[in-house]
Amino acid sequence: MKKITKEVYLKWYEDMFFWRKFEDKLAAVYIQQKVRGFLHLYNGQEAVLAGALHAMDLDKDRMITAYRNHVQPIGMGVDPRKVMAELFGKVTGTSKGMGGSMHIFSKEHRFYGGHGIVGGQIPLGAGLAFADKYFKRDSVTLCYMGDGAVRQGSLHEAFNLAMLWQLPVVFICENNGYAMGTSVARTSHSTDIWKLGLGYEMPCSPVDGMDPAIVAKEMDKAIERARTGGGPTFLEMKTYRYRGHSMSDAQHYRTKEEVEEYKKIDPITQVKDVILEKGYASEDDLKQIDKKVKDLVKECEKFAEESDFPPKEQMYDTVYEQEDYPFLQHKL
Ligand SMILES: Cc1ncc(C[n+]2csc(CCOP(=O)(O)OP(=O)(O)O)c2C)c(N)n1
Ligand SMILES: [Mg+2]
Repeated sequence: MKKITKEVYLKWYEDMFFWRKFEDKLAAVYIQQKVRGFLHLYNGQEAVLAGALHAMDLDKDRMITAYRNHVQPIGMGVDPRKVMAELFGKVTGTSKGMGGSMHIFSKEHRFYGGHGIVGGQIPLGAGLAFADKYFKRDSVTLCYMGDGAVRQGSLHEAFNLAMLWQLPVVFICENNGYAMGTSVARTSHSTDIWKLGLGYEMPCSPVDGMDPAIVAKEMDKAIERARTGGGPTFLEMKTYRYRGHSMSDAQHYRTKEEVEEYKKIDPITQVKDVILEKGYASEDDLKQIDKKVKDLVKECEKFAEESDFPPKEQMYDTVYEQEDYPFLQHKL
């Protein structure tokens, strides 16, 4: 496994702080109605991504997730200004402003969305891994899902085939305790979600999803297994989201005290503590990083603000491949 050095800790701090501030900005501009539709934020869950990115080979591995999907593509190398522009519905966005919050996508960086149908991405992730095995490529697919998504039947179909065909995939459940306003305990006979792998003899385990170092170690084992022909793994990352399910969530299903408890084990604070304890950087050095991050967020917002909305004709561009398709005569 790649060593977890001082540089890695500093990168984790900067990346996670940037993702947090990027999404805080999204929440603010959403209230100003500059971002429309649904908006699901990742605040609190950042270590699950930071640790995984450390274990991945970003030149070949793939990722697919649900609709809580703004910062993953940034982690994989997509220009954050383009992600912000996509959320603003601008033509400079990752999907020319036609996807929006739930559908960030980048073929170039092997980030395959961005899916609004709960659990819909589970068989798609198995399919991406199937293609790699079929074409004898040594890429690994990371397929993320929520604790609500694991109750979809498609998980069982995908798990069975992934094991039968020994696909190079890591299934990751981000257990943040709730599916919208419904707690895991209200929908699950067994609240140990990782045990779902046992029925398929798939290697599986629970993981502390608030510490990127722990996530990186577990992800490294799973990715290595997948890359060397050992088949899939299922990891349940125990994590928490600080904000509501989406922006329109009154959060009556949990107490403020519960949220505050989780903030005590905040992934960014944990990483900051290690940095200061080990003397990797001083408070002043970290303040410099904070400033750099805030400037970049501002730059993303400016880029999105100043970009144009797509021209109306663009509506027809990605629907019909056939240029003389009759409907296109109505093109504006
Ligand atoms: C098939 C389907 N059923 C219901 C919904 C409505 N819905 C949207 S998000 C959600 C909760 C999913 O929770 P979870 O998988 O835990 O993900 P989280 O939001 O916590 O990241 C539901 C029920 C949907 N989008 N798709
Ligand atoms: Mg959930």
